[in-house]
Amino acid sequence: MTDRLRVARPPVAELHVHLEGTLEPAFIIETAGENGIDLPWRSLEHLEAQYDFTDLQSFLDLLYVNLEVLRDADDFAAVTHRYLARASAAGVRHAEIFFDIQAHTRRGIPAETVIGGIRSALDRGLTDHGMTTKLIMSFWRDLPPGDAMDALAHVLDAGLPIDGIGLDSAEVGYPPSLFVEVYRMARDAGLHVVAHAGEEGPAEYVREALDLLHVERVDHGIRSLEDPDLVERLVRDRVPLTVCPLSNVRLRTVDTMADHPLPRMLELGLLVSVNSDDPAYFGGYLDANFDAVVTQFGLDAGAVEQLARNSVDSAFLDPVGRARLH
Ligand code: ES4
Ligand code: ZN
Repeated sequence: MTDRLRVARPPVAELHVHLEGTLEPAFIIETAGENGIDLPWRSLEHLEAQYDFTDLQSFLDLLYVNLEVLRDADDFAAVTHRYLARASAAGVRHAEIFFDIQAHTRRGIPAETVIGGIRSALDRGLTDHGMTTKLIMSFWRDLPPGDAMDALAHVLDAGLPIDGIGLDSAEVGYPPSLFVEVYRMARDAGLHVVAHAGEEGPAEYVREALDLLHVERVDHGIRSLEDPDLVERLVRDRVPLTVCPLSNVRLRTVDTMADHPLPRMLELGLLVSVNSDDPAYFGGYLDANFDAVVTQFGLDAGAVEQLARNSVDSAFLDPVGRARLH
């Protein structure tokens, strides 16, 4: 925990963080140099001047250029290792981490390299930081569903160690219904299933993710509030929503932090947790996200405890792993 936290925080799980979104600008420039990658940025300062986003797509455009510095298994291990160290310092005891498989395989990097590199660092995370982890392979929803099917089939055939699948990238115009078969294959293989929905897209996409993909958890889901019947269902079924406050402000999904629906979501009894999404892009790791909402809304220790407990309850932990954090 850092001194920026005004309220002491119990053990917390981070459930919504994209590995590619933890690439810090200095690491991007350094790794580009090492790997001989020609980025469009003349300098660290030039890169740092790119982080003013107008919407989700403007951020994704930058993210997808920068992630190209990752080439070999050691690069994937290095970025994972750095995230785990930083998250541990922020008080995270359990992390469920997304990676975007197609971002790498489309550049000719084998899934074996990506997953092998990440996994080696996750194993070290347990010994170095006592951090337990899950790895969630995410698909870009703006690519054809057949592409996601092929990627999943390969990972399953090769027996590569992932714990679940997710759905991300540009949301509007790419409803969950496109991915029914992919999710069926994943569930049949015993994988956990989550999806981004209701970030920029409508509440209807949250319904589709639940009804058609049978997701166990919804990433973001903030636009669910526009549909009272959906809210009632999410509360009744204790569907976890992984909310990312700094991300929502920086991508202008909400106007300002004062307008963020997190306090309302807590009041409604939704199972919400606080997460960092892409911490190197949106102004901070989990501690900064907690700090932002605690400061903005004057959350008391009870509310912070509730958010931390929600994160543990929302995690894909077995009873022993959960008990360790409660
Ligand atoms: C993402 Cl939709 C979305 N949000 C945040 N980070 C991402 N990385 C890839 N897709
Ligand atoms: Zn996300």
